[in-house]
Amino acid sequence: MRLSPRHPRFASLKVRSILAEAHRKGLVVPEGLIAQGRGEAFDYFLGERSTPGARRAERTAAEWLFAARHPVVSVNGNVAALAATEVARLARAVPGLDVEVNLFHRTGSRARLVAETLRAAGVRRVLGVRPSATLPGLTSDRARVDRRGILVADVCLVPLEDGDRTEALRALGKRVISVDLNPLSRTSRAADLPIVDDVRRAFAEIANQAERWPRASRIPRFVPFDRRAALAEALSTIARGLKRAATRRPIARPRGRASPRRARGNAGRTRRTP
Ligand code: PTJ
Repeated sequence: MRLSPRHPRFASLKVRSILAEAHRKGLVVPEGLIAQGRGEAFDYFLGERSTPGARRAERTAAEWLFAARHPVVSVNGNVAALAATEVARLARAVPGLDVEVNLFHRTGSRARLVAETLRAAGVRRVLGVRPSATLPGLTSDRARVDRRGILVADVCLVPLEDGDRTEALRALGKRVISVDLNPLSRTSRAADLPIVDDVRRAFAEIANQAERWPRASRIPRFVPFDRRAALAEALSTIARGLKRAATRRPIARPRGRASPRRARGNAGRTRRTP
């Protein structure tokens, strides 16, 4: 299908077509398409742009990655399909940042496909294709990690994560930075640094921030982050947007169509909007 850039929902349609294509290739699972739908709904409420709160969180995330002893970014099918280029930028900008494949719906071939996608985007070393350790306290395949990566990381950046693993990572004493458009999700509520933003925008901004520091530099300590305030701010943005929308007029009927057309041969019934 050809998408016209003049379509009012072009950006969203483009993302959908990238994910649909990635699904046909086996990179993204059907559940990933559903997850995107949920994310899109929250993005719609948030105004489809990074809020000032999200930008602050992204700046702090970059600082935490520079303060970490061993930072790791966890990549699933959706993240590889949508943000492989941004992950590669981040891996180039942050010293010692490891990139690890971690899948909820794990198969060997999907793990390899995620790794291939990351390498094609410029990531040099991809961990997690053959997991070598298991995180305690988890029943899903997300527990299967690389002993050189997530297992020994002190900071984990986990986009589109599930709440269970966020909690399990924190229970192991790791700092968790999440990226999730849903400020109500268990992941957002459990993370030390919840970023409520779209994964592509979030990674691009973290990479922008990280690229401002010389590669060899380290930040001596973790700057504090008020996660409760960050989530409250995201929810207030949504609430304000909905309030404004409630007072907005509905879209006017195009001129010259004072009343709904009658469908031929269907006297008395109005035509349904497709
Ligand atoms: O590739 P796999 O096998 O690891 O599976 C990946 C999915 C995404 C299917 C898996 O992790 C999953 O089921 O995730 P959940 O539990 O549906 O959670 C995904 C969260 O990410 C939801 O809270 C969504 O609101 C959010 N989300 C979806 N799309 C985006 C997003 N957040 C940021 N940017 C997005 N584009």
